[in-house]
Amino acid sequence: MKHDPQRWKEDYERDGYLVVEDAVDADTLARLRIGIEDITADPDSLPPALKRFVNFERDYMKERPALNDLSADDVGNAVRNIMELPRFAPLFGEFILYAPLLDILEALFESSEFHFHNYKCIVKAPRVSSRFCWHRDLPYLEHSTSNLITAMVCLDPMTAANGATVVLPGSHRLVGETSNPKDTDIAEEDLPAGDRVLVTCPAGSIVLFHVNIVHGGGANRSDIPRRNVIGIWSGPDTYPIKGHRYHYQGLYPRSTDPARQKQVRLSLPHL
Ligand SMILES: O=C(O)CCC(=O)C(=O)O
Repeated sequence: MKHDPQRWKEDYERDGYLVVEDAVDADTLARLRIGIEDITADPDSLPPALKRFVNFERDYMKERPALNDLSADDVGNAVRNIMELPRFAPLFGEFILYAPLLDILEALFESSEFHFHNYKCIVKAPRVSSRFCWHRDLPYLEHSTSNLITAMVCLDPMTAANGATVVLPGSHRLVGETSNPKDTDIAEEDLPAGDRVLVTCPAGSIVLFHVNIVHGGGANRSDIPRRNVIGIWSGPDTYPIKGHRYHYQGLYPRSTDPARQKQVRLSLPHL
């Protein structure tokens, strides 16, 4: 990865998103892919305690039929989203400490005092995935400020054909700290004016965006999967306002506070 904190910060501030190519080394990328394939190959064989974190395309289609032109029979057992990745395998917990990602986050937050919220994997399964509606992430996250970053680690190339994310650059600046429930599904006619950018990039890239940027994305009708391991990271003095907590939520992997450092060491002792 080419270190370019000034470019990272400028892109992020101006556009609300940033693409860093070559951010994940080949070995880590291969291990993440295997970790996800272990879950998606036969999700029905997962123990119930884990299967409850796997969301299937067919169930999503019942809730949001307008986002897929196929029938539930067509999509079979395709997985759409896996929540709580660190519960599935140690490698996903260890990935909270992945240094290149932490370097980028530290530059964007301009602080070492940022913390982990959660890891999930969005799977756009070959040929059958739904598209994504236009939305902002903030209303889903319910924090005391909007200083949160979504970091998408691309396990596959993102292309037009496999449903690359589409962003509206600058749209993160149009709203403030308070989330609007309507932002979870923004109708085409209510979208802010401006460009729509298809975020295409090679596998191993990390795409980071402000949780107030408007984004969406097409269905995957290609023959290759489009899988993004997605982390949410909270900035300094930014805290959840609801009771629910995720696995390892609240770890501060770059903190200079000895008590926080001890928390990381005790949480992931083998590292
Ligand atoms: O995977 C993507 O393209 C975007 C994911 C997303 O918008 C979300 O999980 O809220």
